[in-house]
Amino acid sequence: MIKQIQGKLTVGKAKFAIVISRFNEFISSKLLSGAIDALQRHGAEEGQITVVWVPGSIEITPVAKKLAAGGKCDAVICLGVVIRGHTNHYEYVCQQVSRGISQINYDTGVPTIFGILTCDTIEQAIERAGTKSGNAGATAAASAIEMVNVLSQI
Ligand code: INI
Repeated sequence: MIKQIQGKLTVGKAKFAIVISRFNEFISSKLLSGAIDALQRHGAEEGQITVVWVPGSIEITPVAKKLAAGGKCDAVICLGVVIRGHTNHYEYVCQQVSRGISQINYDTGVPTIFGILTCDTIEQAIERAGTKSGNAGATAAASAIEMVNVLSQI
């Protein structure tokens, strides 16, 4: 028989940190609500969740790294909204934050979830922040719960 391991969506005593970017706050705040709601509906108490605000998505990485390396949380959920403008600034922000978050996962082994919207338009971002394409914050929170659970079984 093949042994299969799957993460359950149960929070238990796990602690979660959320790093949230204030840039495009009108939308990112919806990702935060979605993430908190998902964590709580899967059993997290208020004391198991810490939220840290940063100015923009570029600033997510250093804060997420400190949280992941600090040993006080089981997963870090990174939330932000990057929307393409008229210059290539968007590319730099997306590249830097995606590479930074990958590196935190490799360096610390603490699941650090990429819950950052990278969209061409404001409409695309709104669609993914609690309207017709769901809420990427809630999806990121569910991924964090699953990763904590699956890693605990390996
Ligand atoms: N930060 C974002 O989170 N989203 C964006 O869309 C964005 N754009 O397009 O400029 C953005 N820029 C700010 C950046 O993250 C830093 O806060 C800033 O460069 C200071 O380091």
